[in-house]
Amino acid sequence: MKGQIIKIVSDDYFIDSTLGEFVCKARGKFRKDNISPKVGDYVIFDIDKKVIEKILSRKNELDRPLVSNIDEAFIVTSLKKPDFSDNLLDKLLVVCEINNIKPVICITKKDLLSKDEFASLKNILKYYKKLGYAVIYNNKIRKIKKMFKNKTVVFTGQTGAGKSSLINKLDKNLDFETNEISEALGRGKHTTRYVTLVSIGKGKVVDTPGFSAVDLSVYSNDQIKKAFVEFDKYKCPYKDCTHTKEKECEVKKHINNGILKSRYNNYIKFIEKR
Ligand SMILES: Nc1nc2c(ncn2[C@@H]2O[C@H](COP(=O)(O)OP(=O)(O)OP(=O)(O)O)[C@@H](O)[C@H]2O)c(=O)[nH]1
Ligand SMILES: [Mg+2]
Ligand SMILES: [Zn+2]
Repeated sequence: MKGQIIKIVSDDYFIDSTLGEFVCKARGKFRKDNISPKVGDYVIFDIDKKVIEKILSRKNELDRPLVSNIDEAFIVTSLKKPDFSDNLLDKLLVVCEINNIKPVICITKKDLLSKDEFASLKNILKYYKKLGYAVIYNNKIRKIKKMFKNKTVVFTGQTGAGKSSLINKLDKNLDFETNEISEALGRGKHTTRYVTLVSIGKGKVVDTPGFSAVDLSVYSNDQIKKAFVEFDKYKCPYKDCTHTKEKECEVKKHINNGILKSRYNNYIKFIEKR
């Protein structure tokens, strides 16, 4: 029987199929071969033994969060509580670029900012739009719903940014647990604990536990450089310019003059922290 993994709780795999939902175990062989089934995986399972026999080939996959077969990632980015973090946003954009997943920057908590506070952030967001990234606000429910049609979209981003709240708003039958940020941080834990895939209309959405840090150490400096899509526009004299110590580097020349300074600074942080 074919199905799709929609949730994993320790070694229980929740599988959705045309015959309904089943809870299966994974074959021991997977562990031996160091293969971990992920939410989003299409699998063949034995409906009597309740065992996953085979994982069908993946279109793409991520390790954090553990998901596969994703079309788009909603990078849920809060402007306040928690404060806007260009560092985290750039990291998640790098992860999407390297893994060939289309990112959408989804902004939350604009309502908590004064006009003045928003003005400076608006310019930063404009820069990302100019790079070609979609930027959408979490109050545009109808527009967001339309974006999901025939797609699997993973929600990722900082803990307390509002991922689960937004998913609940997309379908009134859903009731993912959400929590006040102060409470959540006070207890020092994340509200969402399991990666969970749900169908919304003709699309699928994956809610994931938030985080406060992203690890880029699995990627090479060259991969990270290419993920800063705007750098490619500038033709440095050295073909393999790392845009760091090289004299005559065109990228460095355009900081604050075409390239957002925080983007360049984050690039340097990302390639040095390993
Ligand atoms: N003012 C305001 N509050 C919001 C907005 N979006 C979400 N919240 C609140 O932010 C808090 C955290 O929201 P959650 O949906 O639990 O956040 P999360 O991203 O799922 O968090 P984790 O599951 O820990 O990763 C809740 O109290 C929400 O009501 C928004 O646009 N404006
Ligand atoms: Mg959540
Ligand atoms: Zn350069």
